[in-house]
Amino acid sequence: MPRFRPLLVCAALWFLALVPARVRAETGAEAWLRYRPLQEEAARQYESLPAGIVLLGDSLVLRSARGELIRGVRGMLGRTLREERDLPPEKAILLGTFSEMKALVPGLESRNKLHDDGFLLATQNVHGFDCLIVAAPTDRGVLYGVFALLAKIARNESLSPLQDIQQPAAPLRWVDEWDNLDGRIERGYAGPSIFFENGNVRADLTRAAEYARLLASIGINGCAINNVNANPRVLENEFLPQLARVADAFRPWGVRLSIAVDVSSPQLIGGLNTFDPLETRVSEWWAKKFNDLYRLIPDFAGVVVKADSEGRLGPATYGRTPADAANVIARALRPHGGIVFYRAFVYNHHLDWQNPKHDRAKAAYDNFHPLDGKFDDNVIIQIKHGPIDFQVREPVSPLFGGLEKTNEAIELQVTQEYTGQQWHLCFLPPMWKEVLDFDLHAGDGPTPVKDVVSGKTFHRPTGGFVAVVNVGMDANWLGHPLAMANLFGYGRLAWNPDLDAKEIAKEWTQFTFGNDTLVVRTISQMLLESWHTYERYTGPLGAGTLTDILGSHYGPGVESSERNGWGQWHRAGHEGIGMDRTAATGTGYVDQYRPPVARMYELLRTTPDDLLLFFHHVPYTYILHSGKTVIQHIYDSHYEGAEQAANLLQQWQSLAGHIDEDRYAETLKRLEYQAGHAIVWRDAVCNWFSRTSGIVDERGRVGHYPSRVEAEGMQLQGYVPFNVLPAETASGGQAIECVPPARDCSATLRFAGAAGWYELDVEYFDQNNGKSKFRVLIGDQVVDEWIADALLPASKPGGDASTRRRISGQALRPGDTIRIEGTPDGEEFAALDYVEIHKLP
Ligand code: GCV
Repeated sequence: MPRFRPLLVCAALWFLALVPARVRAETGAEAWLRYRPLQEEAARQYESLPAGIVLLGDSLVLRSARGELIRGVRGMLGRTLREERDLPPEKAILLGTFSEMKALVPGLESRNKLHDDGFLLATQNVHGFDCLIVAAPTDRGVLYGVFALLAKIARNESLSPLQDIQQPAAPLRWVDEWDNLDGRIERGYAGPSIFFENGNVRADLTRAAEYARLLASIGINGCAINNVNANPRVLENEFLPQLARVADAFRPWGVRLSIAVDVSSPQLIGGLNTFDPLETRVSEWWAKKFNDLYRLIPDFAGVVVKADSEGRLGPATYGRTPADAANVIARALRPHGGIVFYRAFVYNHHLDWQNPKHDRAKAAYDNFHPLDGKFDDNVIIQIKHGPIDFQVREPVSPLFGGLEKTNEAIELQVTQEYTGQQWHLCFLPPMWKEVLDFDLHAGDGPTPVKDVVSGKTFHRPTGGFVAVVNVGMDANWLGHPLAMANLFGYGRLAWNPDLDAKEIAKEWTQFTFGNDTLVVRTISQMLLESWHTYERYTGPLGAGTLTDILGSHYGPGVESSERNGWGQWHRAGHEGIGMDRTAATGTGYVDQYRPPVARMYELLRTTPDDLLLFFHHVPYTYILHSGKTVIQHIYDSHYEGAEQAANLLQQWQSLAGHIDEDRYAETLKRLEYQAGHAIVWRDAVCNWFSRTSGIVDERGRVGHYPSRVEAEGMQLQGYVPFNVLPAETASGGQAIECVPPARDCSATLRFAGAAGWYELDVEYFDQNNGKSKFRVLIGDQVVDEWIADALLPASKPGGDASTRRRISGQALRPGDTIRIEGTPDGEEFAALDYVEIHKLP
């Protein structure tokens, strides 16, 4: 026997070499700041990195910079940099502002013109030694420089010689969180608030500090921590010290605290009988309030205001304008250096839907363009990128081109309210790039949105970028393990809007999953495809996300947009679809754009297909530039989108063994779900349009599902059929449920196909108000069982709840019985829609 041992050992080693190393589990909490050890060869190029680090100056932010550099180098290169008090007699890494560095390295600043949060990374001879310098005009710039240096190491880039200057595009790069004081988050999909619980700021703000570090690493310098539907309590005197604790948690990372405020606060909490912005009592109240606040938080950044919108009170109460309201607050903040982000999301949600001239898309421009030049210099108008509300595709808001004498910021949405709520993969930087690069034709030469909001086009003193993020207590911050790519991408674009989405996807993947070529290529590809994929199976041709706009904003709900005052209309009817927003025959919205843009959208011929239905009402038989009819495009794109969603899953599966187990499994679970839910979307939208238009799918797919057995057509015991509303959100409009007092219900079908290996897809409804149990038996053998306990935004059967369970590798023979047993729980009645039986190759 002993003589076989070497052979066995060799075989085992050979086998191990083939199986990718098991990679240890990760929660995703470190996001893109993992600092994992570099491969030996990659690490070798950093052998000449100085051993010591000299911090010139002393502040919380500078100390964070030094600590971060030590942490990152230790993680990636396994070496602990020595903290030096003075320049040692050898090369060193020098960190500091230009003014602190002047004595050691004269002329550094004048040679490298930088302002605000920019930084310089350079190798330079200092007193005879080749030192590595991270210098900036501000402490925060030094911190950003350190993150950039670490990013280079993480991507294995050479540091010698080093001469890199970076400068942010705009001074304001903020995030908004829509957290309520009770700990819930409006449009948050990753657990409760990291800031608040039970009406107060959390006792433990560890996560808030960790979040600030993540924000700093991508150059974000402000964070508004509470819902723009603001609770006035945040300004109560007892609450201010609590806010100060959050500011303390942010401060070491150069992130300034902001809050959203309710403009009626002087009345609601101030004891006045008015909040009229033109009343002296009101302006005095604001001034006193901010004096008190700044005493506790000297670096408070300012406030965000939502007013006269979606039921919020505002200056309209007194016949005053948004400029009056913004300025009264801005003047109270000005002595302290604070600013006001006043949101342009002001619209009437009680529009008369029967009036063809009414158009919500016009509201922001109509309300704010006449006020151009009337806002104080520390007011910034925060404009959602599109004129409606973060739909899967919208044109750029015309207001960007309509404010020449007013500061502007663009508002983007990282939290995926209308783009799959982090259950679906939808990487948004490609969409944001289209928006930021869009030429508004608002001056001489190109005037892309990115230049307008950065203040360049109209020479404004300030401006910038805001994103609604809504991270939560989930370990990985945003729920889906791949969703943080959106926050990362937002930060990168806010810093440098000229970056390419492809490069951003690659960077994020490298930082988040390492440099394995297969992993980087596959995940980048998945990210880059995902927005178009999502668009294809949800909202075609600029009609908007065809979701339930009156409820969750999640699953399909084509009709919910119509016949109500919210104005998210697509006007789909028997004859055709689309909002006529032309000047000639429609709402006149196109005229809010500068003439070259208006001319493009006014005509059918020059309107791009992907925005056609945003601007024009056309018959279903209208022929697109692609050569397809609108209706056939709707059918085809939904089928393509669902196939692409299935393909995202396959791409991920090709990475098995290359990704740590936990992140692999969690992502797999979400992508499996997405592939199933894309089919729910596909079927709901296609069936709705097929029924409404009366035009059949020329490829014969819509309404024909040869492998599908409807639950209501099975042999039922205890289960009863019911109509699902809206009908298209269940196959055939019906499903079955096991209504208490029934407890153990079953639905049985007899398999009539040929003997072979099959895969079963069981479509059931997983609500958030119960945890039903399911079992599937073939003959007497249990082949699968599960609990419907996902936390989808659904409390009744329908498109939000519809979920697929795939049971693979089942041998079936003609005559076999397939029985699904359901046990209800709470208000969830183990509802079932259908079973599909697919032959395996
Ligand atoms: C915070 C949309 C969202 C609301 C949000 C609002 C806004 O309407 O559905 O949840 O409110 O936008 O941006 O103010």
